[in-house]
Amino acid sequence: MSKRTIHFGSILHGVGGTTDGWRHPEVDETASTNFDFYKARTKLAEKGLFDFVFIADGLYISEKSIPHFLNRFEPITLLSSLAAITENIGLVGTFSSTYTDPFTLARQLMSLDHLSNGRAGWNLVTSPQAGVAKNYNNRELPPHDERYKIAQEHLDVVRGLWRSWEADAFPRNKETGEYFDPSKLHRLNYEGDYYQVAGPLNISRSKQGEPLIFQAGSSENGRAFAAGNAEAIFTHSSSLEETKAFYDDVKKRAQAAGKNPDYVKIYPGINPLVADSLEEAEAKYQEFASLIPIENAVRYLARYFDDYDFSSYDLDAPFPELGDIGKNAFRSTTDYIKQRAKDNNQTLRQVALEQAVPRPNFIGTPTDVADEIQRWFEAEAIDGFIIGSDIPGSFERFINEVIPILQERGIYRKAYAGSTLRENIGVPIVK
Ligand code: FMN
Repeated sequence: MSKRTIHFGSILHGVGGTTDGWRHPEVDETASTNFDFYKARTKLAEKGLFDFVFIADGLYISEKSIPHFLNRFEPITLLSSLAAITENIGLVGTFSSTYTDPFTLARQLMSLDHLSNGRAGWNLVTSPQAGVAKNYNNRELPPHDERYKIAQEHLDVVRGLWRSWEADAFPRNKETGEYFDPSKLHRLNYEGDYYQVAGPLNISRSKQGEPLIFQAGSSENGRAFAAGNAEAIFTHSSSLEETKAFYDDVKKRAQAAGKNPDYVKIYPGINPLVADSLEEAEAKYQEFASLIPIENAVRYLARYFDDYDFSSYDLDAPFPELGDIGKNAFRSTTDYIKQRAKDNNQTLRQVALEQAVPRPNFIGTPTDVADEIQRWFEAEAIDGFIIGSDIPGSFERFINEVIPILQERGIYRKAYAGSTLRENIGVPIVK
């Protein structure tokens, strides 16, 4: 078996994931719709030998949304453009299983996989916000449990369509006139509760067979779905202990589902903050956090609870008892926030600030950050990390200073393993 090494992806998030980070003097306030920003970040991530860039997405906004959500690119379009200017890095986009049509999505993702020579991935989400329905002919947001049932059928259809053609289905023999071999064409003829799709798909297999499946959703249903279906998982990174428990749980579930647990890769999202000293990094964090007024932090928190109105609550009283509010939205996240507030006797102000601008747990000099990454890696709490980069300058320092330390220590590669996403992430090509 080859030596286990750490992996990275990079989330490309325009002006960032906060309400007010765009006001930082060094942030390009046009980044969310500026292709030059995405190009530069993607090139840098490829220089750092990252497995992939990752585009998060959503389908509903309101005046309460954070700036990046208000005005951003659609993922398949953006990733197709990035495919043309890169060679090795994977291209993962977020698409909803509740509000996309499986035939159309299968076709778009397979086209991206061809355009990029085998580097496409789908981050499957179920859409957590009720407001999305208003953009999709009022097809009401189904309950949390049902969303995962729909997701299972949707993914079965998409994968079935991707397997319409065997790998050698197109002889394209000019002499005999045989363009395709009909015996290698398979119609899906899917009849389910939510979808009826005949197929076949009008595009062949790609260099990596088919796009890689990512999943983001960590509730009981989310974990069961991921363990049975996903090849990689995007999750939170609250603490080493909690992440380790998540990792062990999902790997065990994957094994029980008859899968090789090594082929379900776990990537928590982190925001490393690299500076010349721990004090300087702390000062940079404080400067950044001070951009976010408490009322905006509360608004940010409210989004997880489907824009619940917290305005009548005392900011400095214990975090309110919310019952089932949030259960049909970002369930795993809202359950976590409620439990953590209870365990730590937090006030509404503390919870809102912690969510809106979390203090990075990978912070300090390049060596400090590399040490912490190595600690999580050696504890087998992760397979890799998805690196966020809201605080200006930190991503560049991560690539130029932290990566070489990890390479020196023999826990990070010095060259790409191959040219497809599956090869680089370390899961089999689909035959
Ligand atoms: N939903 C989206 O619509 N777009 C996203 O980009 C997205 N990213 C997510 C990232 C993480 C780490 C998690 C945990 C969830 C994310 N979700 C996203 C929401 C989930 O897909 C899901 O709809 C929601 O969390 C409820 O499922 P859960 O309770 O199983 O987590």
